[in-house]
Amino acid sequence: MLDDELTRAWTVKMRAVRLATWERDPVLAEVERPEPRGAEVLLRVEAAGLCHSDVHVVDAPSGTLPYEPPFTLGHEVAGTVEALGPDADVGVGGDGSDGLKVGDRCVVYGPWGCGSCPQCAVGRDNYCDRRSALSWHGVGLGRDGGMAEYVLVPSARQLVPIGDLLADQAAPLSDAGLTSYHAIAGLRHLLGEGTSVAVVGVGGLGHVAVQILRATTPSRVLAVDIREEALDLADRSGAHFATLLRADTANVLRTRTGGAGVDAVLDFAGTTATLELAAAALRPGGELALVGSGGGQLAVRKPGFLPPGFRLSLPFWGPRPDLTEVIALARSGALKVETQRFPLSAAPEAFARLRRGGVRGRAVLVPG
Ligand code: FEH
Ligand code: ZN
Ligand code: ZN
Repeated sequence: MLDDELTRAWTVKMRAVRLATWERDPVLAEVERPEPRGAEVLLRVEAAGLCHSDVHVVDAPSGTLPYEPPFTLGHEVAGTVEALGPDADVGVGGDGSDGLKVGDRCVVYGPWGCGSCPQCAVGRDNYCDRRSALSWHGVGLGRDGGMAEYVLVPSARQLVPIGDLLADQAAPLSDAGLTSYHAIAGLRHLLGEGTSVAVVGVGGLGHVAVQILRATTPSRVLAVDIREEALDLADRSGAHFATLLRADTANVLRTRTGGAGVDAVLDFAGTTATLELAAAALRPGGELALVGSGGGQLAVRKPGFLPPGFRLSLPFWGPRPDLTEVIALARSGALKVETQRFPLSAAPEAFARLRRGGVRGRAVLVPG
């Protein structure tokens, strides 16, 4: 047998959901299973969440993102350590606990930065100083992701232990949970006793945000969505009040706050209608955290119609230390992600459902 035939015979294959070409639906393909080298860690994937951003990536015209297909999608990933590269940092425990070893169950911290700038040095890869120079944004975002049977992680630094947490709970927490947690962290100074916060858009991120707010703040949570079933999800997640988005919703929210308006808004939709709702419902000194990529616009000018003291933030994903806190919250029983499971082979159906708004909570692909 010739060398290359021998190599092929020895190459382990795996299934992966691949973005082969821009603006074409991803396809389930067989690819070579990667082997960890240097500090890399190979994870056997147990669950990979499907995010609206995956749809944005798939639909991106060529040249709009700093990376090129083909690559495997999936930036919300949980699984079990399968193999360690020879230089893998097995002391990841850091607190004297056991370091990383084969068989450990972990979730992947997804926003992979340069690894060496001041932001990455403290685990804020989501705000890497060199982001604009990188040819990737993270796992499944220019680098091979977790919609596959295995995923290669650059180092143990991008892994957070999950103990006995179910993988289809842990995976969505690495993005839907972490993004919500980080957005709330930026508003926490406004969420004390007697305050109220509006959660606009109660989908994959919004329903986790409601639970994080209820678990970590005394603020009254007022949920808004365009779908009745999302209001039920808001109720189940612990919202104090839930209402459909209508022309008078700002007044409805003001009435719920004794006329003052809400102290903060988390907008997980990001449409013009939801941004205008936020501006109309916020009390003076209130703050809007724009999370959703709906592409909406809000006029910011003086004189104008924004409340005095209005502040706006555009949080992105989250820092690695926050993921550790989200996993700890989930392991305490405070968070329950509503998921819809699909086998890896049903990835096209999962994408199609997400596109038409047919997913309740978070869609999760399960390779097994
Ligand atoms: C990922 C990549 C690019 C844009 C947005 C995202 C979010 O899903 C991360 O939370
Ligand atoms: Zn995402
Ligand atoms: Zn960096």
